[in-house]
Amino acid sequence: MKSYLKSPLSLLVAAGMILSGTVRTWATEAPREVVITAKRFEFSPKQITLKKGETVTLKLTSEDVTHGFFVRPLKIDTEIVPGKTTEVTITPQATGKFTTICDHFCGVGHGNMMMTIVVEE
Ligand SMILES: [Cu+2]
Repeated sequence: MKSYLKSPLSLLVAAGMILSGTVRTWATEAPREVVITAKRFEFSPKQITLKKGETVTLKLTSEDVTHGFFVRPLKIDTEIVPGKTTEVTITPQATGKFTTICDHFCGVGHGNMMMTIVVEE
């Protein structure tokens, strides 16, 4: 008991460590954001790299018409409507190279509109 009273400083240090640990946990809770822009007939960027197990929020916008954003292996199937930001939050569970296609007809080049999502270990 006496040794506790002798070192209030170590208690402060311990409290500080707990506190900073807590702050670090909060900081990692907000998912990383990846911004993707769609326009006839491409996505920008053409490729993004994610980490397996890391939660990210994709922020999708369109510069012209409504596009689709479909990646079956990542269970993403959404529309990108011009004038608003479509958010998709995912936590990839498998590594690989996944092709994303526009599955909403947007014009003559529609069939070639795609991008790649790489998921690394
Ligand atoms: Cu399209």
